[in-house]
Amino acid sequence: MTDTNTAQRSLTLLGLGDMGTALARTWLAAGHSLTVWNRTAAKAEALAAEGARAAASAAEAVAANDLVVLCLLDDASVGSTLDGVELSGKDLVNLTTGTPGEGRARAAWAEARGARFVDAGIMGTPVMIGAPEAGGYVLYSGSRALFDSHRAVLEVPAPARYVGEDPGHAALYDVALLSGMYGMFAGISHAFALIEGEDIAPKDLVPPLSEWLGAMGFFVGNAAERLTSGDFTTGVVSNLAMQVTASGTLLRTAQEQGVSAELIDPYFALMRRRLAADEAAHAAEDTAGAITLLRR
Ligand code: FVH
Repeated sequence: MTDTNTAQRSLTLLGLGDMGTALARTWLAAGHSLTVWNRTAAKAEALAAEGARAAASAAEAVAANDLVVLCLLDDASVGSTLDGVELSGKDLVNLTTGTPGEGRARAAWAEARGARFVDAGIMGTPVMIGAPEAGGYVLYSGSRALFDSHRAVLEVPAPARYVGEDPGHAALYDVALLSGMYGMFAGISHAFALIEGEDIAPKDLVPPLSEWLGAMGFFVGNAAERLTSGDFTTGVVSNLAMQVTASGTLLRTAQEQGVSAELIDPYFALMRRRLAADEAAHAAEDTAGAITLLRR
């Protein structure tokens, strides 16, 4: 049964870095009873002044509540923090960023110790926690029963999105979204480098570049449809052969402007490789066809 009950709950949080502290403050502000532990005790003491109960050790903090949330640096710090701690009967929610493989291994590790486990990926920064209007949310995967039991309290810092029983999938979605973000950051960085030294202020690029990136967001759905159907040629509006030629213009422009093409040429190289593999077959394709070359 999904828990939509917003009554006060009692939970433990291990890890009071920037993110952990932001999370803690939302639970305290919502009136929940929070036990905290942090490797550097001063951070826990600061939160104790705001109403949290500071535990002297991770084991003491875990023993205090059935629901234990972790927000540590990485999977290795989760392992070392919980090493030797009694976990039987506990519900562990791991908000620490990790790989899908680490999420699956940590779930098996927790289950072997008698705990239920959910892994998570926080799609947001500390300032987006407790600020639903900022658009942040948290992805969860793993034990559905655990997630449903604690959904209401997990929704306090940010909206919760459950993505399935596979404990690796929250991390996989997280990393997929961040990968798309970094690709976009790379393109934006190149764009700003191109105008540097010209009579164009950085702020002049903001409206057209933002609008253009928004308009090009259609590529997400387009790629998904083509990868699902395997059809990369029907209804193509900007074919691969044209785009490979056009990318030459982008590379020559970078050279004229004295800008390194290191951020954008790897993607163009992939398009060139797809075309060179079989020009007759791939010239009329959508660039989504190049995605098929990436899996090793
Ligand atoms: N901050 C952000 O913008 C991102 C947003 C998306 C999600 N990430 C992930 O959230 C995890 C925590 O991030 P954070 O911002 O709180 O990170 P820090 O401020 O660096 O705090 C790290 C905490 O981990 C503790 N810690 C580190 N190593 C160990 C260890 N070996 N044993 C026990 N605890 C450890 C550290 O303790 P201390 O240095 O204060 O003693 C902090 O509590 C993270 O996975 C992000 O990728 C944040």
